[in-house]
Amino acid sequence: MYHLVCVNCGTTYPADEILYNCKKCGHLLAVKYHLDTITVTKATWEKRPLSVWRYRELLPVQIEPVSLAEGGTPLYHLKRLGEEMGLPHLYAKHEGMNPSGSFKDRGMTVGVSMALQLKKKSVACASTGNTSASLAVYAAKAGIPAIVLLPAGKVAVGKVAQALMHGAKVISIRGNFDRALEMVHELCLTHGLYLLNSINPFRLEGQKTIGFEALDQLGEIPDRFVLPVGNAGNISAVYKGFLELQEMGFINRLPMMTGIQAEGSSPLVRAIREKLPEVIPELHPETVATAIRIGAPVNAEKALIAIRKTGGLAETVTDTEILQMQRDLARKEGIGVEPASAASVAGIRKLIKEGMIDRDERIVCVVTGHLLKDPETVIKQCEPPIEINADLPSLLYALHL
Ligand code: AN7
Repeated sequence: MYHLVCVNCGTTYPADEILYNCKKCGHLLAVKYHLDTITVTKATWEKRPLSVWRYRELLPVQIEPVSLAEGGTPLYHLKRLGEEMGLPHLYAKHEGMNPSGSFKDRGMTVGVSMALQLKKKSVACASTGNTSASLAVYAAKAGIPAIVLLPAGKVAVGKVAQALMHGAKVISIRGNFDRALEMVHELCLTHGLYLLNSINPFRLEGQKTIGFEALDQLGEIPDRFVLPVGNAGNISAVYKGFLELQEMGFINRLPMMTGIQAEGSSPLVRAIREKLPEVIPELHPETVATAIRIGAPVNAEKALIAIRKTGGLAETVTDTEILQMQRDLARKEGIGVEPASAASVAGIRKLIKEGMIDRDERIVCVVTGHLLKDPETVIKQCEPPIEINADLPSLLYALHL
């Protein structure tokens, strides 16, 4: 059915070997299917509900999955914002509409199912927040313990609340996300927990379904696919999925994969701009979009290929541009997203101003997480409610009526 393959040296490993890196060269692994043996048709997929599991022939899970009805998220036409930018075909795929409020659920339904399939008894991750919330949810559904490591003081309150309420063991480290990931990786290797960060190749399999769904919803191949980038797992996953569809003859070209990072945390953009062979980690990443406050993107190797091979782009946006777009999506489109998610659309606003993209393009921006994930950043940007005495004259006065 499938095996694991090193993206650098091509060494292959059996599907049931628990590995996060190539044993020979240490590089990333990917799941490789024997696509010539997969006979599914588009018509079969279209008969099933829009969800991660519609595409199960291209997923590694062979047991009953641990599922909470993930995927099937709306694809919205950004009519008003698109008009303002002069882009008639601008869309947002709202991944905040997943069970735990972010796209991570697509990865975790597959990843936690694989933990069970591989007979692992406990799971762990490091996280800027959403991964931990999602892992806690899916571990709860699976009935297995989860340990999550967070950078102390740098995770939005909604995400911490989820991880705690769903019963994960939550550890805050006095260090950043990149350090937390090193620590949890070591913990998993030495203590047998199953690691569910995006270096886990199975988790990314679930996330590639964002691209599949967008294709099905749009009814055609988008010209450009835009994602906020932190660890660069999601952009790599979506690209891999499109490649598979192309190899199966379902599509005949690939969208231009476009990654957007926060200015204070943008090592991947720098590597693309300066045509570097690999990403140079940023030691002190900083941004209001804490979800993507990541200096050493672990999937950079895959993402550089995704962007370069599709003629895509990489761009930075400032915190001000991110927050402005968060407000615009909320007030002009009715779409509530967390700051990191607004980065994709903010990036398009910047690229169109710079003349880097064509106005006729069909553009799908992935907005990755829900507004309520980070209520504190929302409250800080908005006028507080007007408190009045409980009588009608006070109400009329407050409303200037
Ligand atoms: C809302 O939760 O890395 O480029 O530990 O939460 O695949 O890392 C979150 C990442 C974008 C970036 N948008 O995705 C974590 C974590 C939101 C996110 C990203 C994240 P990748």
